[in-house]
Amino acid sequence: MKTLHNPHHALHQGREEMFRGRMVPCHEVPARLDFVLTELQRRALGPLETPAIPQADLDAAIARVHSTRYTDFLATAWDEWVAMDPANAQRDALPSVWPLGNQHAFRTDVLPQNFAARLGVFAYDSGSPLMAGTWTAARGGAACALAAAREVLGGAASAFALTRPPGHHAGPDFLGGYCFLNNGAIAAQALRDGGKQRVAVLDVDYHHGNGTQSIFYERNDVLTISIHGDPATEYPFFIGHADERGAAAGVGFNLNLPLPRGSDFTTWRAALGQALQAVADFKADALVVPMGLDTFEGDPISGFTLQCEDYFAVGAALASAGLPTVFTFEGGYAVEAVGVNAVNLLYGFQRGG
Ligand code: OKP
Ligand code: ZN
Repeated sequence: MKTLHNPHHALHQGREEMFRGRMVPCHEVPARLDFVLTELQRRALGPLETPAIPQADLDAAIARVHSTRYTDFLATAWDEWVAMDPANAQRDALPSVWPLGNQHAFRTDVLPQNFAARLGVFAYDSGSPLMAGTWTAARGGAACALAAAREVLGGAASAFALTRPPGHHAGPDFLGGYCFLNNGAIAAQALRDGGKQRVAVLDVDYHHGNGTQSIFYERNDVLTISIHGDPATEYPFFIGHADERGAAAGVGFNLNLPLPRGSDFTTWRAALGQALQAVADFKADALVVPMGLDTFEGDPISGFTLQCEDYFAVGAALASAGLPTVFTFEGGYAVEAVGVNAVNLLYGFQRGG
């Protein structure tokens, strides 16, 4: 399996995130990707490439899933943050004021000139710092996702987009959960645009893939599935329940499989079986797997108990779908284990179900 690697990822390097009234060191650090890269090379999964995607192609692919209002904001966000106050150059940008939802009468149709307020329009949490290199890094990750989709469209059985920052919490016009551009959604849409008729997205990250769900919620050509910690107790809290089944033409084309915090691999694997049945019923002709490894027992911010060896079985089960598959790299914050767990999953997939 080919890996598409983002050479710009370390330009995104947050210092601190807001957690329960104080600032704590970021969990989503560049070293995560370095551990995956080292393990990929050590175990020779396959060739490693940096994507060669023309900027215009990348812009077009991003625009297929994100609004230009949002990407225009992201493109200049850092400069505007620094323009607010030159001292901001030394701090990451985080929001501190939000419009809440429409029912509260706060307006988002008129964007405030004040940058901090605008950041609150586009960011739904205060745990996703934005800095000078965020836009470049996020675009580099999206290029990996697009290149991975092109690999598969070209006939490859699978490809791995080693994306950082992650993507599955980013929606059509919002960032959050350390995510800015939705790499998995960009890959899924590129597969559709490249001729795949029905694309399934099966999100195995510990956290609900809310951004991907939002992007495809009203569509019946992309089935979105997420197995995750129950939002009653787990981030992102306000979405990810089992009764969210899609809307308009998309009714029946979103499947959430929330599991209680503390769930073990036996429970998790049963949910995966359900997810794979849904993929088969949908008659998908391509699969995208936003691959979070934060289901691992040792993960510092998550609550399932998967073991390193379990990831081989996860990969093998995913392979049993028999579909051309794009993997994108998502969560996994037990930094020293994330490389082994990622490569175990990919190896399990490559060996087959
Ligand atoms: C991103 B991904 C700490 C609370 C949790 C958000 C978690 C985002 C997870 N500030 N912060 O799905 O792995
Ligand atoms: Zn996660």
